[in-house]
Amino acid sequence: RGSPGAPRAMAAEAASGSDVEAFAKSDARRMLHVVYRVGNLEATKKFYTEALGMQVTRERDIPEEKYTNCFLGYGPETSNFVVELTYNYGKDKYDIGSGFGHFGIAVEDVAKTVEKIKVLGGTVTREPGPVKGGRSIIAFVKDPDGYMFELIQRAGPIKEPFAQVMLRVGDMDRAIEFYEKAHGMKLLRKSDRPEQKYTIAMMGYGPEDESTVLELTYNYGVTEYTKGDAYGQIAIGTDDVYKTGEALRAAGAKITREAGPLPGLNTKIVAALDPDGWKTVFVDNEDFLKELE
Ligand code: GSH
Repeated sequence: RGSPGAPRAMAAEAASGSDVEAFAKSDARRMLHVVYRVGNLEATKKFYTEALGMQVTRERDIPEEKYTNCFLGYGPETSNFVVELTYNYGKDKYDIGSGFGHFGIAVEDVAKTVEKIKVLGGTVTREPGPVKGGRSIIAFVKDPDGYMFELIQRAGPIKEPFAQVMLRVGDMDRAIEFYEKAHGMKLLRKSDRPEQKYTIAMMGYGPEDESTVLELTYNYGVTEYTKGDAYGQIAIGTDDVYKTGEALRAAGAKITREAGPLPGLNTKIVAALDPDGWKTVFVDNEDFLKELE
């Protein structure tokens, strides 16, 4: 740090770095949806609507590209988080990998929900009861492709039942710093469970009981996971994909798609990978609302 003339340049760089970081924190961001692939759209829709109580918000078939998208969640996409299912014509099987964790769904009565899911023929992989090492009542069920859903008991009324997207990371401090800087998220809660040998961190844009959060899990000593080809990415709304792109770059994200409009759709996006290789797509808020019209 010391050749004459350098300080000014470095100060300017630092200022722009902290500027975009400040933008990331003040930007109107919201978790929009999570994108992943399923092998049988009808079976998944049936499970999500009947067993998990979701509603279809949108569906689009793109025959030229040989795929169908179906969006499901617990409220309108203008306010609620949804899943964006992708069905690729003729492909009925995917590898979920070991890195994806689960989708967390808040319900008022886990035992009752599990009973209903059993009656419907759903697969329950973990019976209702207190989480190991904690107090909240949880259960795990599996969807037709093997994606795990954690049912989490919460007192009603539940504003956003779609509570979490859980992803495993290889270095917790690195991941938290990244999601704070690059995504402008807040660390809402961090708990260490030494008995169970894991740490979790809840990261997001609003309180856990009101909005969908990203749950990061670090298992002691595990630094690598497989990603498979099933899980895709989360999408987050932004007022400025270009500034978001700068903030991502400043935070060391690997940009996989430069900021700009998508050909054909005109929706502006920017996409990047986190240090573990998990992808996020930031979508222009106004363009997103136009897509919903
Ligand atoms: N090794 C676990 C993983 O990678 O999924 C660590 C995360 C974990 O255990 N999470 C809790 C859980 O699944 C929920 S916060 N508990 C299982 C249980 O209580 O049966």
